[in-house]
Amino acid sequence: MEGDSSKGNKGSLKTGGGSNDPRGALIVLEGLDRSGKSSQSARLVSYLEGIGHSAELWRFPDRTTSVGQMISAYLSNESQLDDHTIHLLFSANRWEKRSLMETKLKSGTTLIVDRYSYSGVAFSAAKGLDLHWCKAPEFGLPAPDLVLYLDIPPEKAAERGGYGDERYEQLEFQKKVAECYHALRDSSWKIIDACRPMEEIEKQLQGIVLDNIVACKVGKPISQLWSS
Ligand code: Z5A
Ligand code: MG
Repeated sequence: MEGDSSKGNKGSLKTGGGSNDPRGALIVLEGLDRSGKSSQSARLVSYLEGIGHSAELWRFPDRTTSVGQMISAYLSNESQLDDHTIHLLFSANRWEKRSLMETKLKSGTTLIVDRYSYSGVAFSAAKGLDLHWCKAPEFGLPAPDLVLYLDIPPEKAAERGGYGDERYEQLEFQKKVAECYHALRDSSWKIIDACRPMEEIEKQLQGIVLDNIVACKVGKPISQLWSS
């Protein structure tokens, strides 16, 4: 099943590497906590490498940077920050990786990204921040070629592996996050039924991702998020 809107997320187009070299695809996995993003991202990268594609696993937040360490302290309740401030830090954490992201894509490496700007907007908007305000700092980041949304009812996700101690891992909050994700769907999204067995989902994702990688290789330019 595809995303339910025909409205694209892409702004003004920007060329690929400035050469005719095939580029990699920017593929993002999104979904509620415990929907299986990290499991499926890792499996996808292993699969792609196994069949000879250049692919890397990325995740946001990237907790290895100094901004990422501030985010990590916040998520584990070791520090308190204003909602707007933490929102901008999450966004800064993506911007600090933008240049490397583009370099990798232009050199032909496909990036499988575990959470991206959609998490940023959905989680902050679920706290009550204005959706348009939340989107603004993301304008101009590379737009994903494909968003795989792992769709699962919040109650079902909560049964998996148990929520941990991080601050957003609460059922009522996750329900609000699901509504905000819904408002962000566009034509780059594929909605994946994440209630099925892991192996079944894995197979489905492999087919979708391979098609997308081929489309990027034949000249689809890299575009920018939400700039229109
Ligand atoms: N956040 C934000 O606010 N703003 C931002 O800009 C960004 C993030 C980028 C940290 O995320 C928090 O930051 C997150 C959003 C917020 N909120 N919270 N809480 P994180 O990515 O570090 O969170 P995580 O620790 O990786 O957990 P996760 O993402 O919630 O889980 P997941 O990756 O989707 O699921 P999983 O780890 O692959 O699987 C979870 C369990 O379910 C595990 O036991 C699996 O074996 C099991 N599982 C997975 N798939 C299945 C299937 N199909 N069947 C049965 N069991 C399954
Ligand atoms: Mg995860």
